[in-house]
Amino acid sequence: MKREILEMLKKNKDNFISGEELSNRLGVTRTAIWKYINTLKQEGYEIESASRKGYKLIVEPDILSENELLIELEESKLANKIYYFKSIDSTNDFGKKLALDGAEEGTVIVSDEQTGGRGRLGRLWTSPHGSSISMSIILRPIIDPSDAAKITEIAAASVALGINKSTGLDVSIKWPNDIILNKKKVCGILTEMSAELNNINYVILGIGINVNIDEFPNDIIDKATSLKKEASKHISRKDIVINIIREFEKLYYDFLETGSLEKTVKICKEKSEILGNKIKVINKNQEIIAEAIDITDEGELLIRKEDGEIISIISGEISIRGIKGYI
Ligand code: BT5
Repeated sequence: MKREILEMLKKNKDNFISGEELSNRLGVTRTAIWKYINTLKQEGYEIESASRKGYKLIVEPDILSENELLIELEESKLANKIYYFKSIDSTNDFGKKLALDGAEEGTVIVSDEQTGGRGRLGRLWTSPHGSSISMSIILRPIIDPSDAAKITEIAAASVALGINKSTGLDVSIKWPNDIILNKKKVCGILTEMSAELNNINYVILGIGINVNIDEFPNDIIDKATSLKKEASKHISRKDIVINIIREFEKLYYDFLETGSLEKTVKICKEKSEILGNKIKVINKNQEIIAEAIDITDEGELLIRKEDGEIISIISGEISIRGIKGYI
């Protein structure tokens, strides 16, 4: 019911809608409407109430609540079910539990904070309260498990497009899973899967974005940034989540339907942070210095080693660094 009231207030934003109209349309008493309005106010919605005129939505808070996202993503194929937390250990871990219990493709888990956010290879991911986005999407693609890495690239392209749509900021992609703004990391992607030899049980696509973070811990201070720091203004987290899911949906279903990664690769190339640069490719304890020369139609990175040999690398556990530092 709260969602229906919120939806009607949103449709009439900046105009009054009477308690009577709300109660007639939704089939509940005016007292019930008044109670729901109060809970919305407690969540941070600024709603003006005036006798005879009714209620007017003035300001919407930047919260990632289930109701907010469901209303905005009503038309989407993904995000039919959303789990929202104020705090959680890791949205990817929760996603795994849900997936094991049979959660459907497109289920989204989003949290205002993570206390045990994870990067790849057990690294830590910092996701402070209210200023970051931590979200995971459960996917059940019918593709070969060896193609799962492509989902990271589809996500990277979608994040780049989604951030641009919401903020106008032009981020770049450090193949395969980092999103960069002014040479610093603003977002990381963690794709995890459970699969058998020939089929995928589920994929958990985790996306962490530094949105309004002002200060970073010492260990990442030199390589991390936030959208707010670079744009010098507060950014709406909700808009970013919505735009990323919309962009992801387009590229993901295009890939599933056509089997081709063409659209994603085009974006990843246009927005690449590393193509044409000398890079360090780190795989376990081995390091190769090479030039990043292209991304193949299959999403693999082509590099030219110092001895001239050209090889392709697939993402997985590989890390890319600049010659002198993070990029
Ligand atoms: C990643 O790993 O970049 C993947 C991050 C994925 C986080 C999301 S949030 C939602 C979902 N739930 C989870 O538990 N995780 C996912 P990797 O490429 O391994 O980079 C990790 C490294 O990035 C760390 O070792 C730090 O050096 C650095 N780092 C940690 N927190 C950061 C932050 N907030 N901003 C920039 N860099 C950070």
